[in-house]
Amino acid sequence: MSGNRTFTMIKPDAVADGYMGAILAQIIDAGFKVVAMKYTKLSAEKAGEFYKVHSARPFYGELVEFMSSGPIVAAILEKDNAVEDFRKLIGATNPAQAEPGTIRAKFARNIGENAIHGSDSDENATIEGAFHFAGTEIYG
Ligand code: DAT
Ligand code: MG
Repeated sequence: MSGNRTFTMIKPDAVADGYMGAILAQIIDAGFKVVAMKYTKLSAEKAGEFYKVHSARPFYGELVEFMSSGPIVAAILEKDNAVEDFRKLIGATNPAQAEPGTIRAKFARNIGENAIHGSDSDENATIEGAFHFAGTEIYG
């Protein structure tokens, strides 16, 4: 059975571009409940650790620099079928290929600065949520 939690970050581009409120509204309107949330900034070290699965990719250095370039909103979200439904809501990695109306289609700058993160599996949702939040910061 699919899980009911996913993890997200509103990335530095979308925060800097003033889309934090619009993105949170779209997430909540789509039926996701916020069970944990913080406004924070990743160090380069933390960003590198979060994305270490991509450390061999040519864009890794750029990705780490970008993700530590400014504040983000990190959150754990709850909904039936959360991981899959949230990936649908955010759209394809490259906003040029994202379905119209998706968060990336509306708010992302480009494939590297693409407005929002969404976990790709239940297992990673758990790992990523625990990376950012202590159990006492989650109000399920
Ligand atoms: P997603 O965020 O859709 O799960 P991913 O896990 O493949 O995509 O990659 C993580 C992030 O790395 C992605 O959100 C933006 C960046 N990225 C991915 N592919 C890229 C590329 N070809 N050029 C630049 N940045 C890229
Ligand atoms: Mg991914």
